[in-house]
Amino acid sequence: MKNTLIFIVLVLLISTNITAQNTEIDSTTVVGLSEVIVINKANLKNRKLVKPLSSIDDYLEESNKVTMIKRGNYAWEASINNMLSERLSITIDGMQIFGACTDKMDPITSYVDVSNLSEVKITSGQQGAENGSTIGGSIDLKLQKNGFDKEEFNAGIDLGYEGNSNARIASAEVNYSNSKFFANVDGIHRKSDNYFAGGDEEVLFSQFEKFNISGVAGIKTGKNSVLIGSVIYDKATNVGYPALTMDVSLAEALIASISFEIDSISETINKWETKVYYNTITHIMDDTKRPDVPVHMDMPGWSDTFGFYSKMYAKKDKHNFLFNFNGYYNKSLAEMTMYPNDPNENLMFMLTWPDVRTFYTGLYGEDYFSIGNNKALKFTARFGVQNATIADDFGLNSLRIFYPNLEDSKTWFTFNLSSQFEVAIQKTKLLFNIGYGERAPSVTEAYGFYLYNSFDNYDYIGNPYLKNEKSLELNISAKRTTKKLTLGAEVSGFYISDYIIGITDPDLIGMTIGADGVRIYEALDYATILNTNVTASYQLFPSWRLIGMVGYNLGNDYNGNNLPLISPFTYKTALHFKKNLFDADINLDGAGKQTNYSSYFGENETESYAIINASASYNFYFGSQKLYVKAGVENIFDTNYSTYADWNNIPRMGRNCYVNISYLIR
Ligand SMILES: [Cu+2]
Repeated sequence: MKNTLIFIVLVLLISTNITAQNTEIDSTTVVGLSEVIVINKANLKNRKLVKPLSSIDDYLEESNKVTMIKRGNYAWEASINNMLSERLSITIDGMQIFGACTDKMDPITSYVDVSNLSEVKITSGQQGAENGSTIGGSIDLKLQKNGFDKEEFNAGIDLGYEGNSNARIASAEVNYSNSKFFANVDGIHRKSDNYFAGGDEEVLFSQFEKFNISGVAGIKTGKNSVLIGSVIYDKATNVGYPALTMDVSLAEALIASISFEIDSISETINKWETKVYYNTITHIMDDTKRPDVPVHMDMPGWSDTFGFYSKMYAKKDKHNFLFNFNGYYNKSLAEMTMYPNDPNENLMFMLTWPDVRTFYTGLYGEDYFSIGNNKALKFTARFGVQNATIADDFGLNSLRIFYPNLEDSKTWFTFNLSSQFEVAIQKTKLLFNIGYGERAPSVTEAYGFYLYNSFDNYDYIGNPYLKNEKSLELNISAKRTTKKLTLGAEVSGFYISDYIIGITDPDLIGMTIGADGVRIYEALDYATILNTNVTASYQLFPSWRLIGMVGYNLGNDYNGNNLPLISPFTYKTALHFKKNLFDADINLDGAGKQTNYSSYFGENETESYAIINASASYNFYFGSQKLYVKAGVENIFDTNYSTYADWNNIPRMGRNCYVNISYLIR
């Protein structure tokens, strides 16, 4: 069955004459090395593959550049170009936020919801350095805001149900705007029980509950100036992580900002925007619901960030400039208290993040200009200074066990540069990009203290003497668009020197009961990562469209060993039908066997899989009211499978029937 399906996909792809990659899978558009995923309700018609009440994670997974690493059914971690959070710049409307979990249970994307956002911009490699230094790329989650164009009032309600996990989702929003003022208020609540993998296998500890409320308001302060304030409050409780040894009893975030924008300042300066922001995150881990816990632990974490940016768009002759001066101050603190079973033994207390204060400031500039004959050039540069200070003496002294001469403060300088050449030859657009980027080590990599990693079963200790990680990258992409057919291909290669990864120290003994030992973050000479993908979209008949994607990736260290969490061969294909207000699609997702796995980092050979999903939707209009109904079945054949991106091979969801209803009144 599986082989037949793979064969059908390949035939379909070959028959559409695929030579190469990067198509918009409907709700995404491609701009250079960026991809924009539309979430906003007003653009409902652009959404086909995803249900309106999908999580942000599902939306992100639509992108060809992104894979989500799953530790359960909630708070997946995004990877771009096969690189995870430390190597990416992830922001909310340009704001820096840092998770408060030492085990990566709370990626930034888990603190917003679809009700807050209008779109997500995903950018590959050094082209994504606008908001911060990066190696793999960037994700910027853009908040939904009305404009001042016209007087408008609308309100909406969304309801969703997922049969597999008995998930109930409800969201409501109210939006108002006139020529002087706008306000958007929304809230969403999600509650899900355990899900079932294929063959009715219950995945214990996969439940979650989440509540999110947000408000954005803007006021015109002059003919061309605007003041905008935004607040998001997000609270997740009782979140299970089946792939980990602990769950989360509370993950809470408050994210606030005020910005001031001036348009059309002069002939040269088009727009100048300045924002100040603050966010605070509390993360409480919980092992009290797990049976057979050898030692009960309390592991809370906190992360607070103050920041600003000031962005200017300018135009002079053929040149389009963007400057972004930004900075932040982050405080990361995490504790671990172990309660021995024998009440006569002492409690053990550690600071797993020793109250690290990170101060970063940087300047970004870009220039995009045409050089005639359908040719354009783009140059970008970012320079940053990052200082980290350990504010807690107990934490500093703990790290001095390993690094006796450790100073409490250290500074890194980072550079990110890229240049891009694009040319359009008739219906084909070619893009060449070369980039160089650096990043400083993360708090965990520099100062983490006995952080248990359930993937490879080692305790990890940070290394404050790590140098910057440096990456040289090359991207080539081609896209050909004709009336019926869009074909794209993309190849990107990364040569990363001083690649930061954990290496076993045989002299140290693990703290976690049952761990295999201790690993220290070290810099490998270099590592290489290669990503390729080919996409195609073909208009079969006026109402029928066929799309397809294949991707292949490789990642090795300087000794030729495989890097962990590198995607095997993957493919997607979908057939869409659209007529008037009706939409339907059937799609196939799959991957080949993971042959290039890393046993050193706890991976094994993950089997190939293929699953089929189908959905249908209809728009109803009654005067000023609109009702959108979407229903579908995911994993129709109830396949029991896991992918390379599933932490400790936890199986994915089996068959799931769902329905989403959106109601909007103007
Ligand atoms: Cu955690």
